[in-house]
Amino acid sequence: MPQVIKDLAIAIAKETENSDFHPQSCLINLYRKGEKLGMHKDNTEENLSAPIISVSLGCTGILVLGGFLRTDETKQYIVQSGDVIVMGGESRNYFHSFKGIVPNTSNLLKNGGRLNLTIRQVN
Ligand code: MD6
Ligand code: FE
Repeated sequence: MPQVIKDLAIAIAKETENSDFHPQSCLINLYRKGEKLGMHKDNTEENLSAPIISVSLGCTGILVLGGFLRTDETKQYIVQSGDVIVMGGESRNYFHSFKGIVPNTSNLLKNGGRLNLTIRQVN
């Protein structure tokens, strides 16, 4: 992972009182028009207490955040380019999904769309 991404994640973690975050992996998802990510929990990491730091780049999109159970009530959040989400504490283990992008809201990416970086401490 490039050092600049590690440094960014560490700085973001510090802002949310997570002063011992060790970035070990960065998953990059690309969404074009109409593409989504289904309801899931990120629970394959060995360490489920470290937060996950997420950075949105490019088109605006809609993130859906639920609770511990798949059937829990959800809330929708508009995420814009440069927005950061920290799933830490209780929310580390909440269900969530990505509903899709709002096309043509950014020209950061050459072919449009949105990139989402999720930076994780694995163990
Ligand atoms: C997305 N985000 O924003 C999907 N997971 O495209 C996630 O699945 C996610 O934003 C864990 C922590 C933060 C996230
Ligand atoms: Fe996730």
